[in-house]
Amino acid sequence: MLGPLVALCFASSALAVGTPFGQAAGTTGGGNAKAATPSSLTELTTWLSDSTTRVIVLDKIFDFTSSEGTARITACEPWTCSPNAQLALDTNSWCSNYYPNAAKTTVTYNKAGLNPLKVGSNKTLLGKGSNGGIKGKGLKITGANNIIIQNIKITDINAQYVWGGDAIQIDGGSGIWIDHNYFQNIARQMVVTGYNSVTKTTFSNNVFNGDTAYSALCNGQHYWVALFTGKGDQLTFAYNYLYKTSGRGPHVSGTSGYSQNVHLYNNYFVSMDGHAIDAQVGSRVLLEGNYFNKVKIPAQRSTGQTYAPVSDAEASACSATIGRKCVPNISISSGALPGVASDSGTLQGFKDSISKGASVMAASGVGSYVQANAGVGKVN
Ligand SMILES: *[C@@H]1O[C@H](CO)[C@@H](O)[C@H](O)[C@H]1NC(C)=O
Ligand SMILES: CC(=O)N[C@H]1CO[C@H](CO)[C@@H](O)[C@@H]1O
Repeated sequence: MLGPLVALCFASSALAVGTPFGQAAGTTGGGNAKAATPSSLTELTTWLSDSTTRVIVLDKIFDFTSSEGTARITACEPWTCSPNAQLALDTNSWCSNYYPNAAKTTVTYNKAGLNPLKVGSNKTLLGKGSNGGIKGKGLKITGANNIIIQNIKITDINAQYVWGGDAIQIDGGSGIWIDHNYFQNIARQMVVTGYNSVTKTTFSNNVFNGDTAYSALCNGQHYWVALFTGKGDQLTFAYNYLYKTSGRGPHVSGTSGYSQNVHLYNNYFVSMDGHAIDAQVGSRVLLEGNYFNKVKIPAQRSTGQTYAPVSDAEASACSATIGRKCVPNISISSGALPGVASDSGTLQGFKDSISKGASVMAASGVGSYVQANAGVGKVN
């Protein structure tokens, strides 16, 4: 009896659940535009990219895998480990530029993976229940604003080939909330910001499942998780669940002259044979209340600035700059965090009211909280 009634309510007034917080506070996406479910891949493609304010509900997996056919291309073998090392598609002469001596082969890939769905401004993309999303193709935001992507799965994009596609790319944009999504079996990045500035953006409550048959290091763990490289990125990364990954969790920057501030708190990192955080030149990463469990290298000592307090004294030292104590991180059965020793300048990037006002829970509760709340099927 309840079924049709619930469906009717949902169809007429689906809204993102919860309130965007952190950098993305104030994001409204499609607001209270009438929610609608696309009837085809083409309709979904159009609705996401047009200039109409929309709430788009995905009630199933929209499978793009074979939608554009296949192509043959030269690939190289940058990694010689086994089993199942990822191959790299030789797009933009990447193989000859970076691995000129690698063996070459010819492979077949799904073209859809390299042609992401464009997402325009003022959109909410919502998954319904625990199995709404897209497969075989990711999303790309280029200089668009006010977007909510919540409760969707993005999976299976040419997973065996580096450069076979990303799950969510943002190359310039502001007011973006990526919440309660699930990523697995992606060719390259699960989330990535390009060189143009990405501000007022929060990645929260997402599951980054790195369990894969194909990996760069042949350890069954996905390497290319999150990469933030924009000019002046301002990002919140909180309550995410990252597991069985081995690199870039996240990698921040690497481009001289650019800077990124990433407030990374209350995330749960589990079972990583490589590194999680990798802060490179120009980046400032504030880690608070994160929980690392069986992570070989929680934060790589790199050229960027990482403030990762592990003691009360280090946490209290935040007060002078951001007006409140930080929350210490915990690492169990893991490598040591780098602490704060030479990185007090990091805090200069977090003097804004959003970072100051963040409510960060004690790291001890993060494992159970994140496992219970992250990913699809928890909202909507
Ligand atoms: C998005 O919504 C805002 C506020 O209503 C409006 O000013 C802007 O033009 C919209 N953008 C697009 C691309 O429709
Ligand atoms: C407050 C707290 O739990 N601090 C812990 C942070 O993690 C380090 C290990 O890296 C522990 O030694 C601290 O006890």
